[in-house]
Formats: sequence, C-alpha cells, structure tokens
Amino acid sequence: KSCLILGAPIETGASQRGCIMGPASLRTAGLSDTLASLGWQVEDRGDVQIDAQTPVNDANAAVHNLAETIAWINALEPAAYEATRNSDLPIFMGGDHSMSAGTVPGVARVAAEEGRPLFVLWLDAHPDLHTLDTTESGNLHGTPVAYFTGQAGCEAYPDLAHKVAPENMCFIGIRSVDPAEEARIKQLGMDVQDMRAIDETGVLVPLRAFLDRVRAANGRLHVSFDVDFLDPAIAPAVGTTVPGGATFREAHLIMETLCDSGLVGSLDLVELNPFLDERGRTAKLLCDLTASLFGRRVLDRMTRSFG
Ligand code: DIR
Ligand code: MN
Ligand code: MN
Ligand code: MN
Repeated sequence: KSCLILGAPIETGASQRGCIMGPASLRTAGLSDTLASLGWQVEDRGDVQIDAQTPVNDANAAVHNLAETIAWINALEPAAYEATRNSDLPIFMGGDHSMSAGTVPGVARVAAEEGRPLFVLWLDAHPDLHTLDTTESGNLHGTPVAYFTGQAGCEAYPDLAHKVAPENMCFIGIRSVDPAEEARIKQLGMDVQDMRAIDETGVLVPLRAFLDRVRAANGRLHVSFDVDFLDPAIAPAVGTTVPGGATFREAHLIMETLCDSGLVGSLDLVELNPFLDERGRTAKLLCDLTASLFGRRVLDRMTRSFG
C-alpha cells in the first residue's frame, strides 16, 4: 500500500501564526518512517507553495488574507487530486484548516471520476461552516465546509467543479459552534455529533453508523483531522483550543476503527502549531494517531507473540 505525503504550510487562515511549521514538525516527529515501519510504501513529495499575493478585499471587511486562501485552493486542488490518484492513502499535512478548501475538492474530483460519492469525516471542535458573508472573526479556516458543500456566500472562492453533498458529511467532536453555523447545520440537516453525544454513546456508535453509510454507497472517504478535536490537555499545540475534547483513547479508537473499515482514501492533518507546545508533544501524538489509522495495533503484536 502506498502513501504520498504533501505539506501545505498555510497559516493565513488562522488567528495566530505558527501553522506554517506544522509540516516540518510532523516530518521531525518521524511521520514517514513510522508509516514505512508499518509496511507502507511512503513518499514525501515536499511542500506545496504559493506566490506572494496582492491583497483583495471582500464585502465582509472582517475577512482577511482572502487572496492567499484563493491561491492555496488553486494550488492544493490539483496537488490533492494527483496525490489521491497516485496513492492509496495520501496525507495532506497542514497548515491551518483553510487548506481543506483545496484538498477536499481535489479528492472530490477523483471520486467523481470513479463514479463514487465522496464522504467526509470532520474531526474538529468546530464545524468550519462559515461562509465569507457570515464569518465574524474573518479567519478563513472557519469556512472550508461551507465552500466545498457549495453554500451561497462563498462566491469569492474559485468555482467548484465537484461538491460534497451535505448529507455525506459527519462531524465528530463538535463543541464550539457560532450562531450562523448552527443555523446552517439545521438547515442542511447535517450529521453533527457533539461532545455530549460522544459522552452518551461513546465514539463507536455514530462512527460505525457513518461508516455503514459510506460502505453501502460504495463511497470514497476523506478524513479531516483538526488538532483541536483533541482535548487541550493532551494536544496543546493548536491556536483554538476548546476544553472537553476527545481523549487519547477515544481518538485512537476512531483511528483504529477507520483502519479496520478499509474505507479511508485520504487524510488531512491540520492546525498543528508547534510554537504552542514543548518538545513536539502534539506532533508526536498526531504521528501516533496517524499510525493507528495506518494499521498499528497493540493487540495484534500480542496475538502474534502468543500465537
Ligand atoms: C470560529 C473558530 N468559529 C471562527 N473557528 C475555527 O473564527 O469562525 N477554529 N475553525 O479552529
Ligand atoms: Mn478585507
Ligand atoms: Mn477546523
Ligand atoms: Mn477547530
């Protein structure tokens, strides 16, 4: 099985600087070697880059760095398309979450060519469902889902060739929702599993229900993993921590279950800001969680040693 790794050192969508170091930090944590040790054929294709941009203004004056975000979308859509065409499970290392406005449409193009629906699992404290019209912070990492599901209000972004159907999304870990995002969730009837739902049922009930839907539709599955999905106590290196996030074992169980499903075809690792912790602690955790998605198992090793 093959894995192409691409870096997307984008930080203009976030509220503070530092995500530009995310890809370098994941490389330093040993992501490639970790996956290679699990039997994957890994190739790191380096970082996608954009040219310096001339500022453009949006009707919403809060919006900032729009020109950079548009340039990243235009650079990442073809890069994600190629990487997804050419490997079994590419990893897109961010970079803030605005990069998914480029990676998801690129993956969606592959799915469309295969004649399969694209499903997206959004592991995040936030639903990132703002349009350019509704964002109050103007931080464009809050907008990718509205864009790639084709919501009105994102017209300043590049035209979308392939959308993700809102009913093909599943959000897990949600615990910070702005009013305009809540209205959008209700309007679209999206599958949003907030932390209370996880507290009540555990992560497996909603995750298995979603995976059953993907399998029944012969879908392609993209996973977008925002570091702030995790509890800040175990993953402090993110600019938008929210208390009450996923625990170490909840996160690993999700990744292990995704691995068992065999359905995942691409992965974003986003919002890692290594400036905000020490000794690469969060980068190492992200690396280990990725290893669980790529097949690392504690009990497999025990089963082998006990015959
Ligand atoms: C907030 C925070 N909803 C905003 N968003 C995100 O600024 O729009 N933080 N995505 O990670
Ligand atoms: Mn402006
Ligand atoms: Mn996010
Ligand atoms: Mn978030």
